[in-house]
Amino acid sequence: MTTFVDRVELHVAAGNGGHGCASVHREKFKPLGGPDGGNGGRGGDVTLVVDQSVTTLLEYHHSPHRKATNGQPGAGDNRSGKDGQDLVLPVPDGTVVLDKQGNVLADLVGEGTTYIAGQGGRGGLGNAALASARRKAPGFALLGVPGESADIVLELKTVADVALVGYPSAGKSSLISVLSAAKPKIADYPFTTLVPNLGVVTAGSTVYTIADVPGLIPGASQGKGLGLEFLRHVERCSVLVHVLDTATLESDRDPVSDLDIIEEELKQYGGLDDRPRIVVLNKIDIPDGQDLADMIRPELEERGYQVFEVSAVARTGLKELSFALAGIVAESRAAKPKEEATRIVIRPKAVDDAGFTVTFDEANEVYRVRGEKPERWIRQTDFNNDEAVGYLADRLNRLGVEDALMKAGARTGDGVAIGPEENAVVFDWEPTMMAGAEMLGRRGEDHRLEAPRPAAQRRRDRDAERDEAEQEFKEFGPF
Ligand SMILES: Nc1nc2c(ncn2[C@@H]2O[C@H](COP(=O)(O)OP(=O)(O)OP(=O)(O)O)[C@@H](O)[C@H]2O)c(=O)[nH]1
Ligand SMILES: [Mg+2]
Repeated sequence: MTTFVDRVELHVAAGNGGHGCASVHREKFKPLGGPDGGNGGRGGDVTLVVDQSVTTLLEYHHSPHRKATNGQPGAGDNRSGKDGQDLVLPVPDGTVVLDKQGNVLADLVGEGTTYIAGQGGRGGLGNAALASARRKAPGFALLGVPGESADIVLELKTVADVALVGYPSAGKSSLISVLSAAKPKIADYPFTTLVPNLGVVTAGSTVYTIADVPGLIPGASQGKGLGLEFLRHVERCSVLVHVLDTATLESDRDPVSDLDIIEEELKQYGGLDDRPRIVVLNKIDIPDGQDLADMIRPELEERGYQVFEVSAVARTGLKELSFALAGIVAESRAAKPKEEATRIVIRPKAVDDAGFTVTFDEANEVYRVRGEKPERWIRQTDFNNDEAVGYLADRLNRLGVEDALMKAGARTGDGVAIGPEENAVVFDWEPTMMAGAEMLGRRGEDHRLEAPRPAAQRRRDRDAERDEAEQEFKEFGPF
């Protein structure tokens, strides 16, 4: 028996970026060549991609830890490190991605739909790329950024047009087996079906899918029988089919009260009220079955149900049923907005977040800086290298972090933390330290006291900053 797994926890880790290299070109008789340290390679992404040939999440149940490869470090002589390889994880159509708290991150429907579960870290720039008019021979390189890691939950919600619901042994799986080419397990004991079956039906020019779920019994919404756990597989259907057994031998059951009970359980589950329903009276090959069908048909029709009498065993009434279903499916497809023809790529968060925030974190008595860029820059910085720290200070300053701290009321000696509480770099704020010595004249608490720079110097500074910004632009895109 094949195992069906429709919910797994998955731990993904994207590849780390490779470190940039700090190196100086060496040649005979030219002792002081330029910087020639290459950039580190990008870490590989972890992506989930809908692949219609995959039907369960079983593989991830067996090996829930997945990691993409790291980028290689840069090397001297301007050699860039190789990028890490993306890790592509195929998932079934209808896979829902949730975080551990149960929030839906993405709903993957349609072949090729892609979700980036973990983004690879950027490679660090080598000192060749960091050289600028103002910083001709940097003695440092940027570190590679660690790849994102995430704990996610994958849940499968079968994508089917038609869903069959009913008591155990009503003949749901039998119906799928005669309407489509699917060969589900069929037997005369309750709860034969332990996982949803899916079949493809062709009726005229309409092709649609039909799924059943394990049989429901009274109290299913309280977890009786197999519970309602499997009802999430009918959530996406456009029509619900009540399969009623006209030949049940249990004295306390009849098709109409079976229907009422299943409806009550569906109501408890919720969210399915708007779905059209039809009724299938099955097993009319049995003489008593036909009699019972004749008896209850008027009542069901009075309630507004379209009623079909079939026998999955004698294969009667199937054509009418499959064409009627095709009609409802076609109608509901026409009513839905046209699906995008392009492949959908879902990213967990916006990539070009240019901003940052500064808030005073009272519990920790620090000014906290949050933002994609400052937090990344921190991870790119080799704090053992003063020059690298100076470069970080320049970047933070250019982004406006210094000014914002000042506006927020930070004073020399106050604690500043960059990053989230559990993973921050904390330091005592000292505007002059952060700025690097060369920036000394350009800031202070009172701008009126600032000594004016000669015009030529101002131009040079401006040009240097522009050069550097251009460099980052080339590598990282706009600020
Ligand atoms: N006579 C007769 N027997 C039928 C018919 N359809 C199904 N059966 C029988 O009813 C029993 C149950 O059929 P299944 O298709 O397994 O029922 P199910 O609704 O899928 O049941 P669960 O998976 O347990 O919920 C089997 O022994 C079938 O052969 C029918 O039209 N006529
Ligand atoms: Mg079944």
